[in-house]
Amino acid sequence: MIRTKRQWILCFAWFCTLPICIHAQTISIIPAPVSLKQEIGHFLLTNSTTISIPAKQPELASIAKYFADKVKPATGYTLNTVEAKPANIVLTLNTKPNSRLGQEGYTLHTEAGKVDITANTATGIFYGVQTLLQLLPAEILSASLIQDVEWKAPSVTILDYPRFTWRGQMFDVSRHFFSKEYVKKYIDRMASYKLNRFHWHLTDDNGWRIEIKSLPRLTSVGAWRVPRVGTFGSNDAPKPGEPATYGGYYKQADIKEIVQYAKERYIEVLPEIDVPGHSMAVLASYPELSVTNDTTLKVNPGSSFSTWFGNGKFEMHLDNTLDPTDEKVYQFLDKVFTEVAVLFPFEYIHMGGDECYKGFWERDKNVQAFMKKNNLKNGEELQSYFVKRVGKIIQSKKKKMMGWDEILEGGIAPGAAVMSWRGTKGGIEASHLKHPVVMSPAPVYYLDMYQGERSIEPPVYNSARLKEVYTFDLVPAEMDSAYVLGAQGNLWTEQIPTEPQVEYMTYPRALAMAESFWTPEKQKDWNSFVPRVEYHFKRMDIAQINYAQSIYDAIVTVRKNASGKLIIELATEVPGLDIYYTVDNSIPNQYYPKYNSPIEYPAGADNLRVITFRKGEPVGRLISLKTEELEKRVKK
Ligand code: TNX
Repeated sequence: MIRTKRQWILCFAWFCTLPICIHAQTISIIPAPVSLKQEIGHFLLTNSTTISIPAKQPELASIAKYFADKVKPATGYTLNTVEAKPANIVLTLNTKPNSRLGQEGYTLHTEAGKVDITANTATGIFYGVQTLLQLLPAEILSASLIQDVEWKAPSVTILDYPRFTWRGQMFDVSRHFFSKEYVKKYIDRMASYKLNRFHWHLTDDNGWRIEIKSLPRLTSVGAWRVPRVGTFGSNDAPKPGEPATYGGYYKQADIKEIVQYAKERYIEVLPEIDVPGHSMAVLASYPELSVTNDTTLKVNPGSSFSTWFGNGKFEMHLDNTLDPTDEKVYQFLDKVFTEVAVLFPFEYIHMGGDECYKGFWERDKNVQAFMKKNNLKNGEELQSYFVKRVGKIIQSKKKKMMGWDEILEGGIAPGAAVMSWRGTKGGIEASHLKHPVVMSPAPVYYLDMYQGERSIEPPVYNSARLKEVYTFDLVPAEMDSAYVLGAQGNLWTEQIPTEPQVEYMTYPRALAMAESFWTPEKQKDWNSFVPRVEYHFKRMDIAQINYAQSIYDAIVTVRKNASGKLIIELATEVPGLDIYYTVDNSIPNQYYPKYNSPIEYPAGADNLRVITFRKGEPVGRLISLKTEELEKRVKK
């Protein structure tokens, strides 16, 4: 074959790219960096790799140690830190700030024998190190020695910085208690995806979890409830005389240890003390702090004590609310926030403020007199009075107050920041009032929502699939974006009693949020995200994290056609899966009909069964839905 000159040039160009194609390791960084250029070759981590840090920089020394400690179990290497170049991994703080990098950005360059990380701050260096860890093979996360892997990181040039300064995750340790060691694990995993705000929901109706030395009953009584294993919300109430043996709390020394652990990972800890509602654990300990003074109240074990009427309206049958008219309550809160403010160095304290039932207040004569005297027209204004008083207490401890979006009702306290959870409405409103906002709207950023086919996921009231989480626009156009600090995912644990379940609900959705909070919006792409998530599944397998694989399960939608027949549509979040189904009680696999267009569900069939395959192997779980269930799912 005779080639033209142009063809020869093209051929040569193709040949030059060949080594990249043959040798290139796939790069799957989450959150995706702002800019990444892959080059030919790689950096090889060996037993003699050295890390250099600038002299007199203890912060960078601890980052170098963090990296060395991370790679040690899998590689068996003990990396040396030196205070001078030349070294293999060089961490440098810019003497003249690079304006593109801001407070948290970094540059990372890897090549044969050399890794260079630069940043304006230690935080940026830490994120450069996190990216480097993600460039190393998945096996780097193994807790035990791996012999047969070459520890290569592909050659790259990266420049990276975050979209938002607040990239959070909330962990509710009240509904179920989680140990100090597990909280640390949760925090370290946040850091690996460049999340930087750990919101710790420490108090609620089901347990008070933080030692307050001046109020010992909060933990001797408030941290313990009777044990129950059923569906939270429908458990049996405490029986008379039944011992409260389930629960636990963090001693102040534990809190300090966790705050320090988070600090070493550039994570600020936001403590939440949820008042005036959600306070049954307080009232079980100090019943005199409510208007009802109910001395029989117990820490709630997930038994029902309220009725929800939909559209956010509810009624509490037991009083879980502090008395906003009683000075004792403010003295109590002053004691609590005095100790909280000392334990947590972060500038904000979260005072909850959500779902406060006003019925007991409104029915109480003293409260009515108080409202009249203070010209408070309704429960919302009384709540606002309470929140403003709490704001003053928090301010007197030199902290800023944050609360759930209910703190907007009846007038927001000066300087308060709002966490928008009832959708985006509260966030939009707060931004126009020029108050800082963190977006954590339900259901999409609620990590307790189920994430796939309802019949095989935990029993919760709403859903948030990975794709919905990933593609959610967290700064709606109506918002004044200047006031958006950032966003977070909330892990409420009513239906999450164990560590594996924490992981199942958190991952992979935390990865979708991490990318939404860090990566420029216009660079986000679901089709590029899916294969990266799948690569991180492999990393999580090695790290022994129980992530959910719900993205592989089929999505079943049901409608009725004009003649009243059920029409079934099947789909998947992950592109390119094969879906097999049966309507004759058989267990489907690749020998059964493959779905390619909507199915007319035959009259008389008992159930629909569906499973997904990829390349001839099952990847999804079996879904079985009875005819009645299919009927129920028809959208009216
Ligand atoms: C609403 S979000 C709550 C929590 C529940 C959660 C369950 C918020 C401020 N209040 O108390 O745990 O829903 O999804």
